[in-house]
Amino acid sequence: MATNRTFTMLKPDAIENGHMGKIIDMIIEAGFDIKAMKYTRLTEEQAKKFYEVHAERPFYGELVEYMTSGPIVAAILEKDNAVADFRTLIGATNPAEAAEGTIRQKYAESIGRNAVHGSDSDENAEIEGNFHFSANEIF
Ligand code: RTP
Ligand code: MG
Repeated sequence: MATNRTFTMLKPDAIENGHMGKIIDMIIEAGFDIKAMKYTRLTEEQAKKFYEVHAERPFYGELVEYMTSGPIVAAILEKDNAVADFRTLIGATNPAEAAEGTIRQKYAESIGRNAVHGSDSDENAEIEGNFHFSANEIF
């Protein structure tokens, strides 16, 4: 059963490059409601845990270093078919392969520094949202 929520992070490169406002605007314009949002910085422990599934991949160390290199914006978003529609909005992991008009095509620097995260399943959306927000921070 598809839920109607997903979880996102605007990654350190997006903040560093001044794209925070434009990306949030694209998300709202695409019909997502913001249920929770915070400006924060991941600790090494949080980044390692968040990307645990990639622990054996060669880019894991670099990924953790990058995700802790500066502040991020974390958010829970709501819309029908949220997980799939959000991944369509952000585009392919590698911005060189991302469709025209997607967030990564417009704002990502590279496959590693790719501006935005989107949950890949309803189950992970729930887990990731709860990882960053407590019940009284979700509206
Ligand atoms: P995300 O989880 O951040 O939304 O990205 P994704 O599903 O599109 O891609 P995934 O395979 O889950 O990879 C997670 C993040 O790891 C970094 N990555 N670097 N250097 C590389 O080859 C490489 N491959 C992946 C990216 O930051 C990617 O978003
Ligand atoms: Mg992923």
